[in-house]
Amino acid sequence: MKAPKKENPSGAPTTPYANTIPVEEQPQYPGDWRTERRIKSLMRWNAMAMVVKANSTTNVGGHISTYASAATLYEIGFNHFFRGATENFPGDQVYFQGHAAPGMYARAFLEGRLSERHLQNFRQELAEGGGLSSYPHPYLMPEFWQFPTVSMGLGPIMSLYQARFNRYLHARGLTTWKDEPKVWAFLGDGECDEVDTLGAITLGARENLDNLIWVINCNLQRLDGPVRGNGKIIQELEGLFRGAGWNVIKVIWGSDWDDLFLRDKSGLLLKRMDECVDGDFQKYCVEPGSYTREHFFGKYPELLAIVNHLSDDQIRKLLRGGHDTKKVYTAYKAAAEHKGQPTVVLAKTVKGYGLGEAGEGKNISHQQKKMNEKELREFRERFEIPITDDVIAETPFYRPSADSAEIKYLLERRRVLGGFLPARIVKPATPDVPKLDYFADFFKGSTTEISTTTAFVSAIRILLRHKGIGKNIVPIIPDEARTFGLDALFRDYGIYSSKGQLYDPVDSESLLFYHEAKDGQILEEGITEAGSMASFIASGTSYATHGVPTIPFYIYYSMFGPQRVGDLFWLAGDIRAKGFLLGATSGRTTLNGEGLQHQDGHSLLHASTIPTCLPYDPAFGYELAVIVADGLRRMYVENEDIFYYLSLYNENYSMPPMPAGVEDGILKGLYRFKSGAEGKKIKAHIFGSGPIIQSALKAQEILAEKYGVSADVWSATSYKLLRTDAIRCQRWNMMHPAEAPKKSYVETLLAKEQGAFVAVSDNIRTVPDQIAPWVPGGLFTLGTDGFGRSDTRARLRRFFGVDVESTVIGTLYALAEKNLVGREVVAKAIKDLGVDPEKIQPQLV
Ligand SMILES: Cc1ncc(C[n+]2csc(CCOP(=O)(O)OP(=O)(O)O)c2C)c(N)n1
Ligand SMILES: [Mg+2]
Repeated sequence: MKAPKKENPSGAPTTPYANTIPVEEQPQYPGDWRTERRIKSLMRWNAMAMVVKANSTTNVGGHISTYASAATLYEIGFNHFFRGATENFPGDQVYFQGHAAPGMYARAFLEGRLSERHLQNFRQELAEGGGLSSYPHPYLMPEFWQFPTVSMGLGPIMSLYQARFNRYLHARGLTTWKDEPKVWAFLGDGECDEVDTLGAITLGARENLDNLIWVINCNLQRLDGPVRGNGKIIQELEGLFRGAGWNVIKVIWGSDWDDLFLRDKSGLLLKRMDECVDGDFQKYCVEPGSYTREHFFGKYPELLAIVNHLSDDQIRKLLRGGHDTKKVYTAYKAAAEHKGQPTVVLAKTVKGYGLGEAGEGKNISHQQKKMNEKELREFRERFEIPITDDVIAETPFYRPSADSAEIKYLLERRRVLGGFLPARIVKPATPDVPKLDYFADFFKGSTTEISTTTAFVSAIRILLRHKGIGKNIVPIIPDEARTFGLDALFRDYGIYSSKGQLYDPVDSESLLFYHEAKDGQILEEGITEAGSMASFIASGTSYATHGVPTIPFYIYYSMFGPQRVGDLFWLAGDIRAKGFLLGATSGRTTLNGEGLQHQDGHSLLHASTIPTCLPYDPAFGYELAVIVADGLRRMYVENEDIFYYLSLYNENYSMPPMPAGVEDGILKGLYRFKSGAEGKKIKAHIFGSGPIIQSALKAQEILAEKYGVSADVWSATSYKLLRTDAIRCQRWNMMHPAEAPKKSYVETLLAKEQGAFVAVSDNIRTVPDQIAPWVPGGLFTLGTDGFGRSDTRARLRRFFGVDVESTVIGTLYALAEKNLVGREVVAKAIKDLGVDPEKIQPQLV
């Protein structure tokens, strides 16, 4: 690192505004750059044509300018660095910038992996024969894309944790590669304003992740305009990355400038570069060379002299480093060889490079998706695309013949580097997962009072001990192991640490000491739910990225799950992650003392919105065991690309033994747990979930004893699953009106039941209400809508109306609404049970 010379807004050290690697240290370029340039030009054309064509007849959108600025950054990677998957090598893991997707499709087209029809149907996935997804979405193109990136900031943080997870897998002996895969992540400079992008970068240095390379395409623009018009984004980023312990390589100026630097004996050229802000540099992009001569070089007479030999046009064409093949190669080579630190390449480019008048370097460039005929001709001429005038207006795709020098070169480079990228290859693997009987202990119940969290801790313990998949279990915790009672695992399984344990822990004398180890199994992430989710995703996709199925169990404070990092939960679906998410300390009233920002009554609803997520709200240990066992089977034997969300609570109660024949109901979402008293005329049904099933069970007794009501108590384990099944049937019925209608599970289950139906849970009412349309005669729901409060469980449950008394009153009210009991019975119960009818409603708006 050179001595710090200049301050930047971050206060961290920066080097002058020049290329980090001097021209003397530039290696010989190993490729045929002329052929590579022709190939790149074809990609530029096809990527542009794809977007322009799609938008000539539709309004599906797309981006031209991002790839236009990044083409060289990608092509150097494809031709010289990115290694594909081979027998004993999982392949480099490349996170492509989402908005550059047309460029990747254009390459796959030249490689012969995609057809003209595919390109024609860019962003028209429902067109006949299918189409290409807008951005990298493994859910939509499971054999092509590996990593979703387009929600800005997620690619960067995932790539960091992916690189660390690769090390973890290897340290634990779960992989056998000799050459370590590299993780490459391509980011926008605007994307760096996302907290997710930069918030975790110290991990890279701390873990010495020299298997990680970030390339930030510094075109100085985002969507609306400059990223830092009044400053310099490259300098700001350099300071931050250097401060965070990364190796920083700046690629600012192209080779044309090398000569100017030689001519400048005064040091004024560097001084002038340091003086200009990004807003100035953008102006030099769009104005003619005469403007740059006057305003940039012209500031100092000595500087003006060094460009005397250049025409205005030559000045205009002075390349930025990120468009210069040799400079980019130099940076990548140094990055790939660098030891001990991750590397960030800060490459300066022009947004919309090559679009000319149509948008090069302009503020509107990001939104550019159409080109008129004149602009198309200019583009064609600039990049020498053999397309004739008579067809140019149709923006035809162009692929040279298979025996052309370009295609041969391109295929040969990919052959040497091990195959095509991006590619998502899933090799079949069927780990030996335990069957249901492995969890037999859970079915006996326990008289000792325990919580579902404790039941989970027992479950993960026996899974870790399992001979078949014990080693594949990845427990992930964001600094809450002690809260959940998982700290006992520290000693037995160790916390993964690439450095082992360099100190004697303060509790070394105790049985459960804080144990870090190089082959530790637990990922103790510290207080980062985003980082923990990134680890969950890396582990949950290892079946695809490494051909090694690992099984993540990520346990966290449920309030800080989808509410806090919901975009990563959504991404887990897109990327086809598998595993178990455990939202512990769940329940607006069950977690009682922590108050408004901790008490969660809505994560189940968030989780319900993710198409591949199965949310469950188990009440008892045996339910949890049945769900986990079936999850293991579905995800790792049947190979379904789904994941599970389980609410866990910290209320202790005795766990009943499993009634016979309830497994199917547990998995489908509802089963009768305990029938109401015999011989009563009035019938009701109470659906309870989680610990609040206790309210239902006690209400059942009171209803029978005092009000002559026989109430069955049902355990509702998953309202979402009941709902999706009902919707599926309903839609089928709508589309097949002449055929015998299908009946959903919930309709079949409840078809013959009489009386009123009530649901009570520690969640907002919308959670049970998901099935209301299919409950005979409707569903009356009690729930915990509104902000939480700190108090005792009893008072909170009365406040929200989910305690025993409220459940009795609610059931009588639902019966009264059906004229099955008189209203005076409800009034009497309110009085008898001491509930204040004027108590405030927690939900005010
Ligand atoms: C989280 C998120 N917020 C907003 C957007 C919308 N968006 C897409 S591209 C873009 C600008 C990108 O700028 P930059 O990161 O500099 O990338 P460039 O195209 O310039 O390479 C924005 C705001 C998004 N995709 N994701
Ligand atoms: Mg940008």
